[in-house]
Amino acid sequence: TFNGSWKIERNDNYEKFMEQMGINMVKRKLAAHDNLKIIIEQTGDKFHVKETSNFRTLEIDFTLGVTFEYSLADGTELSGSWIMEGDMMKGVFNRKDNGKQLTTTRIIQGDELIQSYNYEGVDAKRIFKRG
Ligand code: MYR
Repeated sequence: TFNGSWKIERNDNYEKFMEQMGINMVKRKLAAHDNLKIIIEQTGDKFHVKETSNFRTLEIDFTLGVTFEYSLADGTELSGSWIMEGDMMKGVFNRKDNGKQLTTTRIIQGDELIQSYNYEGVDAKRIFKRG
């Protein structure tokens, strides 16, 4: 289960990923140490996610398979949805500014939640621990 409180532990290739997203160096440096924490509450196919970081606090509600809007901390707007495939959450989102696709997955591995990202050929991971 994804339910619970997750704190960022480490990143893998996240700087390169943000660079591919077109995020400038100053913002990348700040974002690499954003102290991201997500609290996930799943009830059936409905999710409530509370996100807090150095940048902002926000709450997101979505239903698996249903398109919703989400803005990144720098204001970039995305539209897309999550589905569940076995034990994996799979998200497909499109940037509203250029139409390009960002894909992401979440999986629990041991005591970690691993979120993977892909944008225009660049992969990254953010790894969370409960806390
Ligand atoms: C959630 O489930 O937490 C809310 C929806 C997340 C949407 C997709 C997340 C993509 C985040 C990409 C971060 C890129 C930063 C450059």
